[in-house]
Amino acid sequence: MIPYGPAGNKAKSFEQRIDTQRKMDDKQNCLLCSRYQDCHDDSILLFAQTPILRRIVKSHLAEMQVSFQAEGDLFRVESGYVQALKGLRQRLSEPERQDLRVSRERGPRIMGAGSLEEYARRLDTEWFDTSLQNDAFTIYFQPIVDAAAQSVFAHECLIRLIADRMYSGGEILDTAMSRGSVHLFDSYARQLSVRKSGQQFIPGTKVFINFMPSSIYDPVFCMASTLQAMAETPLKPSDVVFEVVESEKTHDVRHLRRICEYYRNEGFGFALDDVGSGSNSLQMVCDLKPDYVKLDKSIISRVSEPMYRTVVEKLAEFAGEYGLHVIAEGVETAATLEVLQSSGIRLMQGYYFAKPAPEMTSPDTFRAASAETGPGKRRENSESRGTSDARAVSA
Ligand SMILES: [Ca+2]
Repeated sequence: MIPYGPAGNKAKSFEQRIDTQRKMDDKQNCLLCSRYQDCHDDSILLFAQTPILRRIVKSHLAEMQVSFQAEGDLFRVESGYVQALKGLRQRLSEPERQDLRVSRERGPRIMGAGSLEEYARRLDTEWFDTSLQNDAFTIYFQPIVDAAAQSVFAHECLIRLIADRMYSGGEILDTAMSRGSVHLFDSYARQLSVRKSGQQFIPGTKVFINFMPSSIYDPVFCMASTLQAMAETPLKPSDVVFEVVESEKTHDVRHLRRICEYYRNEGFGFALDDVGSGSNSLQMVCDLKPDYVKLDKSIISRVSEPMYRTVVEKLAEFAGEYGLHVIAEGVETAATLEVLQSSGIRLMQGYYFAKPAPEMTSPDTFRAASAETGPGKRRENSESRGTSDARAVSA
């Protein structure tokens, strides 16, 4: 059995040991940046702090005929632990599930320590790891159009998973977060975006690739795999715009600025996503001076209201003065398009023009379809409405 500290202070020692291990794992994350390791846990440790919970867990394990070793407040389950966890999840009350801690044991290492409830949720999202191992994710493209010129300006790459059903970008990202895999996944998704957009690239248009600043520790190190993927495609840095998502969660603006400077120096464009949705987005615009400002759909959807319209007009004016480009996201109706155009916005994205689809929209097709049927009729065969892309990222 694994030693877990002196008697009388077991809970603290165990938690401390897990914490130390977690910090070690975090430090090693960057080394996992460009590859996914197929690891299997050897066993799990169940940690029941109270005597009553110990008795309950022990009797359930025995009833389920699960073989285990018990020592003090720890139970180790080796074979069939997934079934054991599922069984315990069903049998224990919610407070008991929260109190029972589960750790994974891999060789000499103990990985993480969460409640049974958290661990069971992990089991529900096993599809994520399997899909990552099998490189099963794909990229959909949504055009960003120049409404004045009736042409396709760029495509945003949006992660998708088509398995037993379609998994949206938001759902995939939430799962990556809940499984503590954002860093690894963001890197994977950037490379996938580069690979897929390289296959379909339309010269003269740009490719927007999302990234989460919190997933990049060191831009030079963490971007190496993205640049390597790019070298195998026709994409040049000037064709690519990196789009910062969830910037409001980045408290370290200096870190974000360092990443953005790195992109600029390498010749990439840089966009700030969801501007207007977070409390400090406007401050971010001034701090970071991105090439593109993507106005959030929560503002765009209300642009027919006088105050929102004024905000958009002033932003367009401000952007023009400082050489930034504004992109209106979530354009869904002809009325919105009209107001935006009269407010001085040219670049737009939304279901009115095209839904995300597996293929890029060719500028010729777009122009012809606009002339014939109006923009909204164009991509009926792609995603259904309601698969919101507000958080569809490389996440
Ligand atoms: Ca985006």
